Amino acid sequence: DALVQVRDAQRELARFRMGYEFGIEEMLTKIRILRGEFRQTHDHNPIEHVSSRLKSIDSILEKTARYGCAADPATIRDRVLDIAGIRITCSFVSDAYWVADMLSSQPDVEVVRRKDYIAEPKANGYRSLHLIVRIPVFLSDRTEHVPVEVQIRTIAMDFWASVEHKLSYKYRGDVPAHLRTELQQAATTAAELDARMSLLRDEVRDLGAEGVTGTPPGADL
Ligand code: 0O2
Repeated sequence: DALVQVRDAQRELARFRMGYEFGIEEMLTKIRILRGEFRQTHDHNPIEHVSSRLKSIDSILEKTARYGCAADPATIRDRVLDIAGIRITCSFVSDAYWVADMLSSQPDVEVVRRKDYIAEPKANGYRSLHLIVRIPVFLSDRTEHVPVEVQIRTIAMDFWASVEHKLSYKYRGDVPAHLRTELQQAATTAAELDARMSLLRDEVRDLGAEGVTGTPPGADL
């Protein structure tokens, strides 16, 4: 009867989301290993912060409606690629590319899409490196290849994106022109800060190369 159908549908949806939850776990483990290895072998940590989120059923359905596609599990799996999301914040731009390369080159990671908004920022000023990767999740009776969106950015890019997100939310996506200009200028300033920080990092490296003993200031930035 109807109640049984609803229960079955709920169970199917819960099972469907579970794959994404495990996809996030798999990716977080990969990131934790990279972080741990790097901490032991180098003098700085390329990964500052990692967060993850699983899209709610409501926002998944909102996306299928926006794409004009069906909302069954098979279509959702093919079309909505950011149900599982991971955000990695790095100190330096070069670290962001390093992390992306390290994750992309792992044999069980299939890169489905790569969008480099650092090399080509969006018109509003948004910068970040986006990967959609597909990774296997081994369950008792099957293997699911789960897409995970990985956003990799610097602290400056992250700061900008969080302010822009709040403004966008406040103005329901219709940010007034003077604030859009302000945001574009702030994005330029953030990019300049990233460039200046890269120079400082090179200085720290040079210090290390000259054989200065002890821990150089900022070495573990
Ligand atoms: P949330 O709440 O962060 O998940 P689409 O996913 O269909 O919108 P596309 O081309 O697949 O489009 O996605 P794209 O361009 O790779 O960007 C997807 C995500 O990047 C967004 O997810 C944001 O998290 C982030 N993003 C992209 N552009 C901007 C931007 O201009 N400002 C900010 N603050 N974040 C951005 P969602 O689903 O929109 O939101």
